[in-house]
Amino acid sequence: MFRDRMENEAQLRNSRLILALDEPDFKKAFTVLKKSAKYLLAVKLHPEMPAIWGKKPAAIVAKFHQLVPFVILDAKLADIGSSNAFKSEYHFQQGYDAIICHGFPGKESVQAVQTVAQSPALAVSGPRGVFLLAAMTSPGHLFSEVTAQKLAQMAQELNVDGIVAPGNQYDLLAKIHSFAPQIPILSPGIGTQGGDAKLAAQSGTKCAIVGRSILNAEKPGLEARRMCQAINEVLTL
Ligand code: O7M
Repeated sequence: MFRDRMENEAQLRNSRLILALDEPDFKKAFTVLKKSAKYLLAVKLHPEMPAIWGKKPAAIVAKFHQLVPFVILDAKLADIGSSNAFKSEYHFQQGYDAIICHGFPGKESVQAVQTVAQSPALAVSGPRGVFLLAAMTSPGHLFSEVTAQKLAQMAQELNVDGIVAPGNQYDLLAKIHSFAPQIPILSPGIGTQGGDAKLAAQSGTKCAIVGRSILNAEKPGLEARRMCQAINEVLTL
């Protein structure tokens, strides 16, 4: 499955860092990516980024694959199964390795994305992944502990490739981890949103999703290396 492929690559590259490339200026975005690539496991993109850059999604994914093993789409799909299915099919056809979706529309909606991810036509180029979002980093979010627990249990039951959970809320993160101990956690919220890579890793994070603190750093390569090492220190203890 995709998560085994990701774990293998993480060990080979000695990196569990995912760059959130939320930079509208393509020249700047690509420069940061080139400078930080050797410390990255993956790049995470919002679906709008290729259009903002005036590029075709498939061309962007192919270009980024020359620098990093995985390009993850942060689609946050949250629709009924049939709509999630055609949206994810379109996205996977652009070459994305994994898609992030919400679980609150229900199990069937997530399963619809998993079915597409595992379809034989897509699997020719390696297994594709599905990540489920269990709670958010944003202040005032409505993911109560009970809801996050239900979403983590759904993730465990569906055996998704990963859970997205907040790297700036350590108690919630640890709880989510305890309800789905087999599923790797990917955490945004580290850096600019206040989360600390080491504390998040100690609470269950397996991979950090970091945007602005690398994008806006004077030396993005150095900042990526620092983040990468901070997570590795905890996970290789
Ligand atoms: O490091 P930052 O704060 O600049 O960027 C964080 C990225 O993670 C950014 O792309 C957000 O859209 C995303 N994100 C969150 O910040 N909080 C969440 O709860 C969830 C995500 C996310 O990646 O969802 C899949």
